[in-house]
Amino acid sequence: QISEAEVALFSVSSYACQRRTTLDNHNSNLTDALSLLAENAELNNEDGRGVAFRRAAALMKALPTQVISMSQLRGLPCLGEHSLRVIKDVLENGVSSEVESTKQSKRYKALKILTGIFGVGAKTADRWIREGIYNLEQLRHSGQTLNRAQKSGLEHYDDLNEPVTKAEADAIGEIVQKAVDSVLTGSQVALTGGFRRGKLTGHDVDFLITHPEEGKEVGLMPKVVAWLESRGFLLYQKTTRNSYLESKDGPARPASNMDRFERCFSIFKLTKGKEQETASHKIWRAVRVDLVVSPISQFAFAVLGWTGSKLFERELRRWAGHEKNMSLSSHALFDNTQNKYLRATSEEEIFAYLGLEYIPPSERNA
Ligand code: DCP
Ligand code: MG
Repeated sequence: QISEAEVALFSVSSYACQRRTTLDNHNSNLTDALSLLAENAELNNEDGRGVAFRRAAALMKALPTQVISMSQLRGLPCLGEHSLRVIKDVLENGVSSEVESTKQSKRYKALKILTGIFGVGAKTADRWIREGIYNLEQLRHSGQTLNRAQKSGLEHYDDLNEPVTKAEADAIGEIVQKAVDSVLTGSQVALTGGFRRGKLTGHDVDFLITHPEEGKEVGLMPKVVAWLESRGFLLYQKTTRNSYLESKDGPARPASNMDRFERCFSIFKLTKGKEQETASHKIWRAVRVDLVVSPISQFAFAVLGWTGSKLFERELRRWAGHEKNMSLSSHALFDNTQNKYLRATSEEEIFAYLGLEYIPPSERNA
């Protein structure tokens, strides 16, 4: 037993955007358990519960040492009754019984497999399960109509469920840079998402494209996509137009947290290096790539919004709204008190407007 005097109590902010969360996690036994329950809640469309588990997991990720006793958690924010019960179970028994039974459940397994298909979300998976479809084999023989994304997702299922490495992300980055240079000189490409936070693998590769002259970026995406397509780099792509209008979408928050940039959801055909060639002798693999085009005037907000983590972004917006009476999106920052937009050309300026200490990407891994 550890006496109370021996355990150090932690003190951390309740907002993830006020914490420095690096990739080195001293409590992965606890965060894995909480993250799995968060994922399960999200897969069941229980968003409130999902966020509660995500926030609890993120708090544990930010602790400077390994937690060994419940008494260390006294006074910490973000830990609800349910999360505390899970943590207690893991600390006392090595595993959480709830996590174990979730992992074993037929429904969780089916939701994981089916949403592992690109283009399939929780709602579609739930409908299929209710029709008795639990795996890919049953789906293939079900006669269900799949859309173009889902067909592609099913075709490249194994590749797309294989983590993307940083080396692969960089190789794709070179291709994208070449495409962008060829269609509009002076354009810039930035790697965002998890790789910008220093992650070594990801489920996809996220890029943000802009041009230093405002307006030059208009119409860029179709040209980039055409360049990539003509050279055989794309297995699938769907481009959506930019639908952001400051006058219309500005201060009034969009219904979802989805931004309105011109965006291309794609599946790249990436030729493997000699070392990565497998026994199957397949010389390429499929990789999910997101391309987003931003006007330079919104670029700092877009970079901030696309660097993540998802929880860090959610917390930034919560902080902005609740503590500063401001509305933050990947397009802009609006001050509701002064009734005006706050312009920025760097992430540092945006943190400053929000009254937050600057947190670099590598410490946004909440
Ligand atoms: N994002 C966003 N709006 C969307 C999609 C994503 O603002 N419609 C943001 C939040 C994410 C980041 O962009 O942090 C990248 O999204 P990903 O889902 O690719 O997340 P990560 O890159 O962080 O994780 P992974 O390594 O799994 O790709
Ligand atoms: Mg990503």
